[in-house]
Amino acid sequence: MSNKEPTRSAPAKPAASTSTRKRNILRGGLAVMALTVALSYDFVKNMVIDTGLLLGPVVPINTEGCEVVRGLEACEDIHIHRPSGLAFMTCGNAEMRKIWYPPIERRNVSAPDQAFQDRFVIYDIASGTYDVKDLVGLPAEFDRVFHGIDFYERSSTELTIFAINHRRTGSVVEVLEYKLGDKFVYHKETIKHDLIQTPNDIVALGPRSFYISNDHRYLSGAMRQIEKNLRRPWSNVIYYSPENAFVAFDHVASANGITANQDRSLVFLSACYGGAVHVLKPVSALDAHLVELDHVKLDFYTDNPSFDPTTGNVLITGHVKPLIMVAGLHTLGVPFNGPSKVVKMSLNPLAKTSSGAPKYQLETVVQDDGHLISTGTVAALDRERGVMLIGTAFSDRGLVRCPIPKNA
Ligand SMILES: *[C@@H]1O[C@H](CO)[C@@H](O)[C@H](O)[C@H]1NC(C)=O
Ligand SMILES: CC(=O)N[C@H]1CO[C@H](CO)[C@@H](O)[C@@H]1O
Repeated sequence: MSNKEPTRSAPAKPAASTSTRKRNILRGGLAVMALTVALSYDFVKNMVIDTGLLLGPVVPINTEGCEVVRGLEACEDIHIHRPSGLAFMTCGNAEMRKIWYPPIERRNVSAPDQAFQDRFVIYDIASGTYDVKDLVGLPAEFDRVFHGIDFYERSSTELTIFAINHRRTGSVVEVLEYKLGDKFVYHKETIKHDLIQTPNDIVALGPRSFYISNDHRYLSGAMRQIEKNLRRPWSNVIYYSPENAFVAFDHVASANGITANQDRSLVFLSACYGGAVHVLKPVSALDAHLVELDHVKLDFYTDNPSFDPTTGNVLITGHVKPLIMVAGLHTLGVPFNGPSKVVKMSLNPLAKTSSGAPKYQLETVVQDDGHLISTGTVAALDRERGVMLIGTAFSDRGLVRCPIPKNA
């Protein structure tokens, strides 16, 4: 038996390898075909979501009683300190965003000065008034073009606030400190790091540590266009601490808003391209890499998620008709019109009992055609005072205050 083997295999060998090669070529061809079909199917599906092309007219939902807080523009991220009822946000100039705002590829360094003079705002929910805070220690000549913010509570009255700033010299994280009741906000430090190139949003973890999303791999140029137009999953989330910085989660299709529950055991990351939320958790207390628990598809261009500590639900705000919105981007003097909605993502009680039921339920809690809420990017709830605050990135109605919808 054993000595028969070589004689049998010897002549068989060339034949076998030709047919194997043919099979491999065939398999390879099929794989490429399958890949192309899969890619284009997903691609077209995502494209439809990203453009909002197939959606009919956007009817307002739950906007009764909403009012615009006058005097604030382009406030894209809001974080509420619930015990005090103070909302922390940064606001800019909606029109200037069309000239300098690297996240949307506006990079004209000779924009007028107002393009670089965003304001740090503390809004008192109870009284409905706000204060524009000076950032003591940040020289006036330094650019202020704010984006995502978050805070870490050093104590019940002392906050460390992280604010992403798209300076002309590169994007950085400004570290600010504020003590409740104080007149001033103090600038403590500017963090710049090679892994932080296109920062979008931030989750505070400690007095100097955070997760930060990069919304693209490429800041500009031809590769940026490829990344954007082909909706490539090339962006990531970085973990940063002064001792250590690394890619904590990778291969995201435009990582955008990021938020977490109170103890930071769950992290919610919205991926713009194709509309989805990644539910993530740190590997362990010692390893801050993030692993995916769930990937929830939505039917709109998701922006910034925000966590509701009372219910454990996540509110996701985003753009229903991004194409209409983007059209406004290139025309100076014409306000952006960005139909927007807020969707609640909650655990599905049926998921435990009936197999096949999706783990999360999605429900629209607010929607608007853009006349009231335009380019909505975040919704934050203050249940104690019954208020929902909606921030808008590119609108001169920067902050909209609404009663909390019944289904939120
Ligand atoms: C950049 O902005 C300045 C000031 O608004 C304007 O004069 C100039 O034409 C802009 N450049 C480009 C390339 O758009
Ligand atoms: C933190 C933050 O505001 N992220 C996103 C929110 O929405 C705007 C508008 O689309 C995006 O540009 C931001 O990247």
